[in-house]
Amino acid sequence: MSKISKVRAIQVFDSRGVPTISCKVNLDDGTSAIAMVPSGASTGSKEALELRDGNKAYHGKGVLNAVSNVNKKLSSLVIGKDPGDQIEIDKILIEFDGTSDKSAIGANAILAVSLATAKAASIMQRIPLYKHFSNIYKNITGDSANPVMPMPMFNILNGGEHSNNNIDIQEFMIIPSGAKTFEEVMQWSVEIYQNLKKILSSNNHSIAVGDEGGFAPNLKSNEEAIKLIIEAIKNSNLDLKKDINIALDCAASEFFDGSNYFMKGENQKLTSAELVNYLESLAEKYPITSIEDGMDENDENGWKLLTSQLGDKCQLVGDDLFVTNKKILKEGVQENIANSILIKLNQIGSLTETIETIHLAKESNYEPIISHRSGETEDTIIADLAVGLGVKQIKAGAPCRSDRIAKYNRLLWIEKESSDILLK
Ligand code: 2PG
Ligand code: MG
Repeated sequence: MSKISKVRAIQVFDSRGVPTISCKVNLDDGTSAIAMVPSGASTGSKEALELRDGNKAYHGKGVLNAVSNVNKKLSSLVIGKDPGDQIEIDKILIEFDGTSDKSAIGANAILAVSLATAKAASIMQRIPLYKHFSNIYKNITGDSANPVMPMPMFNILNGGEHSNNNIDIQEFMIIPSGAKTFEEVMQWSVEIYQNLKKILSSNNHSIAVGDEGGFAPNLKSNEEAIKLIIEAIKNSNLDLKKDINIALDCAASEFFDGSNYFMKGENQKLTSAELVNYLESLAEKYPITSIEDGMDENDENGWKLLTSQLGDKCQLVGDDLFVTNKKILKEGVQENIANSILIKLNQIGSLTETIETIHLAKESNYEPIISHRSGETEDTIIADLAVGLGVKQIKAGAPCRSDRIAKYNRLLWIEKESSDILLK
């Protein structure tokens, strides 16, 4: 069995041109692997800490302290260890940090080592990364993961913190629910995306894109965004509901002032109950099957109301609400709020903890959804993660821009090479 022989991190850049950490793990059999950590813009307040330098360089966003923590502190802890024993590696890293939010060493530093180790172990065993993830899932939970091709939610129109337009809802997504294969998923989504571009252009709207590759025009309202998307679906000769459904990520914490939700774009100030009614009316009028962060992360009563009014007809996803944290998810399940959880590796900061949260979600009948961050890299690890852990949905942005497309291209390869792994 090969051992870890070297661990080295450097500072690289994400899709927004912001510094992030990249880590390379070498094994004594000559194999090596690199992983990169993504970064969010609309972050939940209880996420694990992303260590930033806070000095003059890069507007305070450098990650040289996190890099140094890997090179000077974490590397010596894992050198000589078995890269295949992910539980042991993560345990060493987490215990060395010793804090509940990884603020001593930085969640970005810990995650970089955790992920690069998993990649190196899959290369060492000459198995695809998703297979290695299935094995780790079994080791951690005792359950089989049942690999699947995940159904994506493509974010084709961006608002909120991911653009500088006047749309308050952060993400307008399409779900090609009627597609039979991942190849068909891609064809439908790309055609809708290109048709949306034509429609925007012919209406003299901007076709510039936001952080996740979706278009970011100024529009009169959230509803106008949905109508334009529906027009693009129809122009693609696809059926609403049967072929394509719509998903929203409101990222409502971004427009909550502590007591009201203020949608600047349409000059509306709403109470929690009014926002729930507004979302319900959108879901009744349009084929919206999934709503993420419909309420602020601390608006517990709002979440309860949303869940009781919409929970039996709509997937209600907690992102900022649960921050991929097992403890917080457990409380949410007890309180019966939301019915689904967004999974982001860097919200919690290690592979083992991410898998534990996914397992708890599955056991609690909460649908897990693997997600990218708005600041991404060319790393495609989340594609293998969704497949290997049997997570049926993935959110990786628009079918545009290499930081987003890289994940979908990886899924296309997995589908072609593993005929037994089927969509959903
Ligand atoms: C979200 C994510 C990803 P960010 O809110 O779901 O789409 O955005 O990475 O900015 O938190
Ligand atoms: Mg979100």
